[in-house]
Amino acid sequence: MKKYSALSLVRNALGHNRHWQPAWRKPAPKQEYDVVVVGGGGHGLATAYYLAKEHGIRNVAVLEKGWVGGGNTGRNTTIVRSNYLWTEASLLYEKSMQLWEGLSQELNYNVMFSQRGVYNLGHNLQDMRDIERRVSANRLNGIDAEVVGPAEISKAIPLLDTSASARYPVLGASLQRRAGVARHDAVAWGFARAADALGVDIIEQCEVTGIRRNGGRVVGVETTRGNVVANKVAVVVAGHASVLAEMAGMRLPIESHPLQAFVSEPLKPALDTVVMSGAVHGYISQSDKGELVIGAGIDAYNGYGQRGSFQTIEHTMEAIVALFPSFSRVRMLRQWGGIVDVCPDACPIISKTPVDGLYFNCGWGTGGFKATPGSGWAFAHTIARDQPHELNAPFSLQRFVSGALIDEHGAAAVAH
Ligand code: FAD
Ligand code: PYC
Repeated sequence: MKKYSALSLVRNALGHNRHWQPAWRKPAPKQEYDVVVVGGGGHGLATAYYLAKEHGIRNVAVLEKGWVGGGNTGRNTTIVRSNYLWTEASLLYEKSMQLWEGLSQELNYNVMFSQRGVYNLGHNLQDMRDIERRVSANRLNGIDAEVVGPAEISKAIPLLDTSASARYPVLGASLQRRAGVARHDAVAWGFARAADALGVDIIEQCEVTGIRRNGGRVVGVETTRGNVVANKVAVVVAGHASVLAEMAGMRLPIESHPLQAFVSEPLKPALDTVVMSGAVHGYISQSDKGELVIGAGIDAYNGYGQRGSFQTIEHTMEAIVALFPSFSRVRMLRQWGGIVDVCPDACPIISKTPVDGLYFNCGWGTGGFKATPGSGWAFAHTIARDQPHELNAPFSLQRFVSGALIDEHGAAAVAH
């Protein structure tokens, strides 16, 4: 993989970037692949990378209807943490956290993973009971977590209103110090470049319009750039999983909702950690460029528009200003929405399906960015071995038949 010298970085910074090499090839689709991955978000690209790297399966295509990272990967607020309640979920997210901790080195690409800590605020007695329960559960699973009180919170986050008269009094918080944020695009680009270097074909502007079956077995896909034969098809299309499932004659227990985010004008450093509050439906961090990055709870209706309603914008801004009164005069620059696929238990599906050779990875709802490397790693194992890894076995479609749901609505920490 090419390394850049300090001199070449200075030259590029001065505008001589016309000689930049493309980070991945732009191949036309071949007629046949061992594995076709549908969806060029972080999860799809990570899946392709680990298929090639860990399992030696390199005759792989990633088919993306738009551009790499243009879905939820490039639209999210990038919070990475592993403080989930139940053992099944915490172990999966913790695997991902461990991969994040070495990801820039692994990909030789700076994904700007910044472990600046995440506070989940508690505003009433029941919040604090839930926080204490979750912190204890995390520690039993070897995951760093602590309960902190208002004095410590006020010292760490001076602009947060911790006064007794606050609209949402802060009684305490959970703190995961290893948690933080990463640069969303870089994650997609890093996985894309590394997968390409291992021989994976990344094909943008190629929409999958049909899934071809021969009886109970998948045999390929139909696309806007022709039909492609495949021994295995792995679908990772956050927001559109139900659409792809229908193409294969299946129904998934998923609802699709808009989820919005916002950035402000850039400010001088004001917030060096991440603050979330499930009760007020808001979360906030400050990007390295200085913008406040703010997220909401889901818009309650179902839909595929990447927008969202004014009502949610108003509610989120109200909540953030109640928590941080001094941000009331900050101007917001941009707003956008992504589409999140939510399962009834707020946990993902990483699974084989009743169709041989067809696999689905979806249902991450509002919280899949943090799982990007772990999800790709576990999904690649599932596809390569045609059986789940023990980390993702609890997240099969079968749980909706057996009833073994894993309720993570509390730890999801964003209303859905
Ligand atoms: P995507 O990045 O959406 O990739 C799926 C790709 O599939 C898309 O590029 C799409 O174009 C493509 N596709 C769809 N249909 C087809 C087709 N027919 N053919 C070919 N390609 C197709 N998670 C966190 O952990 N922390 C957060 O702070 C956080 N904040 C969020 C804030 C917002 C506003 C949103 C919307 C989401 C947030 N999430 C967060 C959730 C997170 O973004 C997602 O769970 C995660 O990025 C999903 O990654 P993905 O690769 O599966 O999906
Ligand atoms: O899952 O941590 C999360 C999250 C934060 C914002 C949206 N999702």
